[in-house]
Amino acid sequence: MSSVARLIEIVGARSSLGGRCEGTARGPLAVRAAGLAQRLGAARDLGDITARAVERRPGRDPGAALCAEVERYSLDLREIVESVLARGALPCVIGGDHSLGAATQAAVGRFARSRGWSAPGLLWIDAHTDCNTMETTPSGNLHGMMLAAVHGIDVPAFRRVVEGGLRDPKRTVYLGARDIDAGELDIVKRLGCRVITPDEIRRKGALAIAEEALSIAGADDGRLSVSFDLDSLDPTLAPGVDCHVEGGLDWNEASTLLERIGRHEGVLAVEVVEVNPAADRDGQTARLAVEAAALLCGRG
Ligand SMILES: [Mn+2]
Repeated sequence: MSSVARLIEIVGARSSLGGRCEGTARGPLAVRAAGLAQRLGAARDLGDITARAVERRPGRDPGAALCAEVERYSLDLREIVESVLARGALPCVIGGDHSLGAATQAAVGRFARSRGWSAPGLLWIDAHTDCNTMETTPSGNLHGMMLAAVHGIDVPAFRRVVEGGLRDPKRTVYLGARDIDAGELDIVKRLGCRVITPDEIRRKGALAIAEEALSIAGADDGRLSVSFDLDSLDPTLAPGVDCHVEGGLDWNEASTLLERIGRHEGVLAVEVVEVNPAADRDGQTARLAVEAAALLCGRG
């Protein structure tokens, strides 16, 4: 089942509750305005899941009200993504802060389980590894904990969403990671995820890295999903994000990776996140998000 042949269904996730800046909640609006539907071709737009505004408590505990709202929109988003998968279409989820990844990736895991498939692999293109827990987090930001939960580590806000973990960390490959907290690094190593830095991508070449990542994430049956955080790119290229981390991918490296991944037949779901129009420069980051989504959906 080639991704090229499948209908693409767009879902916007308007949330900023997992991070520190409110602008990311308007990411889906900016990405649509930058021409997403036209670039994808015959895509169907399912509209948005919208998080309610909840006041964030200062410090390392985001508070019960915020966690409850994250759980609520995550369960709604998970249901929509699962319904897209059940129709045989390709979900293209546009964020929104990266906490929405719990829902997308749990939906893929649940769908695979319902078909009797093994847990699909995961390509995580991001400056971060998002594997903190409530115990290790320096910031209390849930967008930095969601993947620990997806990998089966308890994070209360995502407990009901990920059902004890729905993915196999040995089939998770990080691409572009360069800002990993100390406690988080211990977790990533213990889980056995493969971490590929921008330096390694430069050294080996983006195409060779794409092949390696696909072979790890696609082990067994080839099935996998992809999450693209715009902060994987260098902030000089993509300023419209929540967390700026220097030393990111250039567009030649990123587009080579994305195009090769988008040609892989086992891509089950695509997620493009962390667009923050408030920090963007003339819509540049939103346009890159459109192009990234198109490449990952096989529209290279
Ligand atoms: Mn990130």
